[in-house]
Amino acid sequence: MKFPKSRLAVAAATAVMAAGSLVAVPGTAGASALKSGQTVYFIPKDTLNPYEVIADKGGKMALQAIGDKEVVSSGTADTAAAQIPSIQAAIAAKAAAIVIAGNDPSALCPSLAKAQAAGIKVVSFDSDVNCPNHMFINQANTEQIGTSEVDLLGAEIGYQGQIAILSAEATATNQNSWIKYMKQELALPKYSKMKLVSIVYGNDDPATSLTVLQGLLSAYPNLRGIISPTTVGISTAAQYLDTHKSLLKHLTLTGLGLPSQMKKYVLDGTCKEFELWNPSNLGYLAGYAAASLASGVITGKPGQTFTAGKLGGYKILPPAAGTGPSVVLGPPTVFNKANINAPSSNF
Ligand code: RAM
Repeated sequence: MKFPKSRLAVAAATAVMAAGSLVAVPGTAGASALKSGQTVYFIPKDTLNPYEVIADKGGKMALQAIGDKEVVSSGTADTAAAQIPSIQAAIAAKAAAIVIAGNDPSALCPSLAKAQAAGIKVVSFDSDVNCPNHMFINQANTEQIGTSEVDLLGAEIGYQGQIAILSAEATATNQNSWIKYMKQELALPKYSKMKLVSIVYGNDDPATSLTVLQGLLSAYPNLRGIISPTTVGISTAAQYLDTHKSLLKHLTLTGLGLPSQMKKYVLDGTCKEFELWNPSNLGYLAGYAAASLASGVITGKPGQTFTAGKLGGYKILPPAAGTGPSVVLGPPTVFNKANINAPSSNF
């Protein structure tokens, strides 16, 4: 939850000092200053997805402002197994903190526990892990993402017809939690004429996303709508529909997409609306959270607050809905023809 900026901005502005020393910021735990000269490992779902690259760059911006170093390390496939060597590398490098996007809710816990035993602070972002003693930097309220996706599609297809979900990796914590709320929302009377017929998994790989999409379209020729809660899935589907325009007569696409990837398809009518938060700000907030934990400004307890540079102050929320202590970046933006060219959509 965000805090009013005025009091915090003044405090942060009066305190930046040379690298290798301290950056004073208000926090409600022990230390009142961010240590600089620390190393933070950012372990995204993979190193290829443009969304992850933008998020990691946001993290780098934050850490550079503090005088810390970012190391980005992960695999090219969205699996827990591909992330474990990066956790081991962080331990070997005596990193101060790890910021990880979970490709699986529990498979990473043993490795993260080893990192914590070595004194490394663990923060998850974008996609949570169900491991003890960590803080989750959530891009937006999880339930709100699930329900708003269903309502976006419902409004476009007149709340009736067969629909499907083109998701990411089958073990992805974030997509699976959003899908849980989509199903919950679809159970409401308002959606009684909308039928979820299939969920397919593209593993956040463009080629796999295309293959499962084509399978879906041939299995369900009367499909009216697709929700793709992944920037890789929605951009792959938009690209395909853009060259198969006849499908658009009966099929509507929405989901979570990067404006930079989706602009063309919004402007040519392939996709009317989709939503997202700013992944750079998500990485930036995670960078400050990790540095604040590693500096002792916060310990990760609900109710504590910390300052995240240009984003202002944040408060740690108590565990809820299967997520431990968390910080929420803010509500997502719905993108359409009206705002797709706005400077604020430039990511
Ligand atoms: C993809 C990834 C990421 C998710 C976005 C919406 O880039 O799956 O984890 O948050 O889509």
